[in-house]
Parts: sequence; structure tokens; C-alpha cells
Amino acid sequence: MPSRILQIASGIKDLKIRGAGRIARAAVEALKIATLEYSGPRDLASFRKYLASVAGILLHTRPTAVSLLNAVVFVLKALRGVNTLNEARDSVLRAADEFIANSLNALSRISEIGSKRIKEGSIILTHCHSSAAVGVITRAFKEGRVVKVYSTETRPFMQGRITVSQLLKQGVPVIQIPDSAVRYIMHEVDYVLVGADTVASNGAVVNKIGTSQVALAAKESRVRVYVAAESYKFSPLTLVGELVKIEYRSPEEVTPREWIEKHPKVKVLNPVFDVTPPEYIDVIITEYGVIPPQAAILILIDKLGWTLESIKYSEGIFEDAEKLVELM
Ligand code: RUB
Repeated sequence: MPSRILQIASGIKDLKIRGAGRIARAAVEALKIATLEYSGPRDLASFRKYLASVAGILLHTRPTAVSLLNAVVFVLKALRGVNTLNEARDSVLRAADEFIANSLNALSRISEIGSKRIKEGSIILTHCHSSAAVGVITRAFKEGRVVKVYSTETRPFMQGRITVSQLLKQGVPVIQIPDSAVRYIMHEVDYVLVGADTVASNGAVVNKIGTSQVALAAKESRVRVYVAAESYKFSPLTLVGELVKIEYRSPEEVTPREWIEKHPKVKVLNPVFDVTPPEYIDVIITEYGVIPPQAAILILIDKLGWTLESIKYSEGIFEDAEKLVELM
């Protein structure tokens, strides 16, 4: 297997490549490399098997962001109806390029659409680092609508620092706050704006741990909560009632190893995502327009074309990418 593929997979695992959108595009890039550099037997069945093994490695990197699964499925669907190895390679490469182009277009549409939803003179609070949210904020700032941004640190991994540096580069006045200061500062805020790793069919949003607390504080202060999410963040699996798996990472990201070793009886937990129920979200900004969270199911059915029948691959998908390829 080309080392670039393994590098991408470990980059996703170690958070060098992070954020649901980037993860999806990186996975697609890895499938593209696998296709371009395929040097196995010259028959279609062997190529499919090889691509399935690469998909398997990618799907096992991080469990929560459905963007990863949706991206891999989008590319693997290109194997449907092909008869030769050459046809398969061309088709996979076309699908990979299409996914990446669609994803970047979606981000730019979301910033355009989302910016219009921010009124002049606004103060925005954001959590973690989301390219989709940063895109909306930057555009709204350039259109003269944003006067200040509060960005949480986002413990333990401090993704908020990425948000701060990206916004500062664009000239946006941004103030970093500890996550625990969110409720204290909320009375100043006009909008909470965050990204999403997964949007469930009932409109619940899975995003960086702490998002649900931020939304709770916003609701208490009657501050609007906006979520910026490309359509490939919507999970078809939730249409058949599957729960979104929450990733737990190493306790050492939260507490230094020496401290943990000195206190062997203490258990340290590091859940890295949480679920914000639809009642705490005002709108989701997608490339198709602004929707109430309750309309998430329409994105899955009307825009992405999922039906209950077509979600036949859902069972055991993360365990068995080969099965996924077979179904394509
Ligand atoms: C990142 C995170 C982001 C979403 C959306 O978590 O929760 O808010 O992925 O990001 P992590 P984007 O750092 O653990 O990957 O809008 O860039 O897709």
C-alpha cells in the first residue's frame, strides 16, 4: 500500500488532518492515490478488493464524522456498473474529483448564504474550529456585519487556536475565551455559530464536545444558534435509527500522563463530541439553503436521494468495507 495512504490515515487519526470536511476530502484523496498507484493484478475483482481494503483503513480512523463515510461511499459508488479495470479506475477518479469540487463549492455557498443571515453589528461566538463556520464569519465580516468574535479554546485539543489564527489573518477582531467562560459572556453575543461532524435525520447535531453546553447557554439567553454544515455531514444511517458513535480519545489529551500515573485510581474520560438536540438549534446552513433542524430529513431524502431501501449497507459498515464495495 502506498505510504501516502497510510500517512493520510494516520494524519486523520492523530488530528493532523481534522475537521469533518477536511477529513472527507483527505479520505477521497487517499482513494484517488490508491487508484492512480494501483499495481496489483489487472482484473476488476482484484482492484475492487484493493479499494475496499483502503476504504477499510480510512473508515477506521475516526468514528464520529459521517462526512468520512459519505465521502468513501460517494467514491465507491463509482464502481457500480463498470465492467473493466480501466473503466473502474476512470470512474473512481472522476467521482473523487467531483466530491472534492462539490465539497469546496458547498463551503463557498454556505458562507454566501450564511452571511446573509447575520445582521449588521453582530457579535458571534464559535466553538472549536470549523471551516464552514469560519467561512460564514469571514464573509459576514467582509460584508460589514460582524464586529467581534468570541472563540472558545476548545479543551483539551485547543482547536479554538486554529479558529483564532484563521480569523485574525482575515482581519476579524477575535477574542479567545476558556470554554468555561461561555455562559458568562453569552449576554453580549448575537449568534452562536458552529460546524457539524454529523447531522442526524431528526436535526440533532453532533459536534465538538462542549457544543451542547454552548447551545444550552445560548437558549437560556435567547441567543440564536446557527450550524454550518455541508450536505455530506447528514447521516443516512440515522434514517434507520442508528445512533452516532461518539469518539473517545486518550485520557492523556486531557491530563498529563505523570498525573494519571500518580493517581492510578482516578479515571479520566475524553469524549470528543456531543449531541445537541434539534430544540437547541435555530437553523442549519447548508449549500442548498437554510433549513430548520427538523427539515434535516428532507436533505437526506430530497437532496441526497436516500431511501430506507437504499440504506442496505448500514449494518456493520465500519467493520466491513469489503461488504460495502460488494453492495456498490
Ligand atoms: C472538529 C469539529 C468541527 C466539525 C466541523 O473536531 O468538531 O466543528 O468537524 O468542521 P476535530 P468543518 O477537531 O476533533 O476533528 O466545518 O471544518 O468540517
